[in-house]
Amino acid sequence: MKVFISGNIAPIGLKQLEEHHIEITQWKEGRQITADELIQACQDQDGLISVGPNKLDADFLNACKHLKVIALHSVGFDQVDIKEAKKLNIAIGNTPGVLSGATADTAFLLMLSVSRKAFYLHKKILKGEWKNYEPTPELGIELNGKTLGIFGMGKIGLEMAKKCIGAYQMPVIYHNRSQNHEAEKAIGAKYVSFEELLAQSDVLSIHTALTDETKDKFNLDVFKQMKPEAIFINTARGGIHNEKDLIEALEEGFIWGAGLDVTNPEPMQADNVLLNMENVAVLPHIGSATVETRNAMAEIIVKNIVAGLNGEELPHQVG
Ligand code: 8YV
Repeated sequence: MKVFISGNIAPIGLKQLEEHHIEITQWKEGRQITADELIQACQDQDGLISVGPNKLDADFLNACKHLKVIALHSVGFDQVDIKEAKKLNIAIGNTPGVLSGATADTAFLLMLSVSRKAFYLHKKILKGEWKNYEPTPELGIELNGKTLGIFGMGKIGLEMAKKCIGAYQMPVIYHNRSQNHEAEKAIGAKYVSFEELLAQSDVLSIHTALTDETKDKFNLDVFKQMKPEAIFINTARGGIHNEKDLIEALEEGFIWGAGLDVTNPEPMQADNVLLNMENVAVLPHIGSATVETRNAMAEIIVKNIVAGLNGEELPHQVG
């Protein structure tokens, strides 16, 4: 059986694929493969391990309908036309569960960095602007006892909430399509309406999937309903916030700061105004990028691929 890998995965995954006698072809050009190149590369393959943001839309799927299985190197599957894949009998697998801790760590890192203007102050040192000691220059704000709002209380949201409770005793409110009783029982999180979430959160952290419903959900109108002291954190998908509106909300003081691990588009260009704002921290989509998590993701990917090639239900099948 033949599998194409459209980027890098942890070596343990490659080793396990070989142990299953799967013939691997891997994209190693050091840039994201284009849509046409991906179609071309998949022509004589039985499976695809899809790394990165390539759209696996109806055009791609129909051009590669001989594929038995696509294993995503992500928990998110907004890049795939799931309905079309189902119609064509191509099994789609993702990597849930194993990346919740690392992604929540990234959200926590951004929250703390924004609250103390860490990225901005680091850049000042690099520019030679640390001249002398000043007791009241760009002051941060403290997180202790502040209210954490979670938009999308799933596995990752719950991990973020636990970290914030442990570190700063933050009361947790959340908004979901449906109530998460497990989170309510585990950490006493309180379900609130979307409007209440906006009005009451001191830190508002996004942990939902990108869907038609959540696309551009955080726009100027929404930012205006948040506290002027609020910190907005997005480690989910860049499409969930409107970047132009976020910039305006920060410039006009509708919110206090923002921490982003995801942007729209990705990669973010170096001249983006957000990168020079005092109360902003941006990371290049490293949410789950730890040795431990990448290894665990690679192992799930192999299980998904092997099951799909054998015509079995995937351990983590989407749709
Ligand atoms: C991936 C992610 O690293 O799981 C997700 O949805 O965003 C990240 O963990 C990214 O998709 C690259 O494959």
